[in-house]
Amino acid sequence: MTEMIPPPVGPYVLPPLKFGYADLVPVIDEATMRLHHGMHHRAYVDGVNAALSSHPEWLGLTIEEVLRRLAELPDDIRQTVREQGGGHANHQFFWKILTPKRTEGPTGDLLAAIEKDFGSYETFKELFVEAGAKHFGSGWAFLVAHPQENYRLEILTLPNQDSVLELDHPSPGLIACDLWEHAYYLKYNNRRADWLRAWWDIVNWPYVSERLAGIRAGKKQL
Ligand code: MN3
Repeated sequence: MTEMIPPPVGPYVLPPLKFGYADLVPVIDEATMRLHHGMHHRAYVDGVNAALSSHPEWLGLTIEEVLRRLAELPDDIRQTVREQGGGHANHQFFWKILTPKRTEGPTGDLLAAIEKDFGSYETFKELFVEAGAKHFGSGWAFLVAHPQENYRLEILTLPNQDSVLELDHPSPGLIACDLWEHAYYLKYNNRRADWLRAWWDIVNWPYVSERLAGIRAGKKQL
């Protein structure tokens, strides 16, 4: 499989944040950010690097591409890469869509798409919070676009560190919200719905608009 190898991008690294650990207060407290990025995400990066070290030919691919090709991975590392690599990819995605600068919510084409598929932004938020609150156990809530259905938007939740990039869920993600207790428990305790209702204030909607434009332009790597 050497022919598919672009310049090396691995072993993967913990991506630096574009904001400080305290900058998302009051939505996310500093201690949660410090643990979540510095410890939890780091552990996923270390875990996927360790798993792929026995099959280094895969380290030439981005983590997103590895997850798209999960079924082709050697049997002995597939599940570990699904968990640890999924954890790295989901967190990398999550940090990208957060911002300390409060935005005015979705606008333009993104708002039009949300209104077309959910009726209104308010209804969309209610449905997203409900889906995330009802999801049993750890996992993620996503908003995805289906390119094969005229970019229809859909809210879905996945367990553990499963990624929307995997073959069973091939539609690219616009937003992702972490439903694991480590994402919210220090501040919100067992009130996951409160975390989901609060997190809208830190979503970087201009960047989400860029993601939608990229998906519609056929970009694979967002
Ligand atoms: Mn997490």
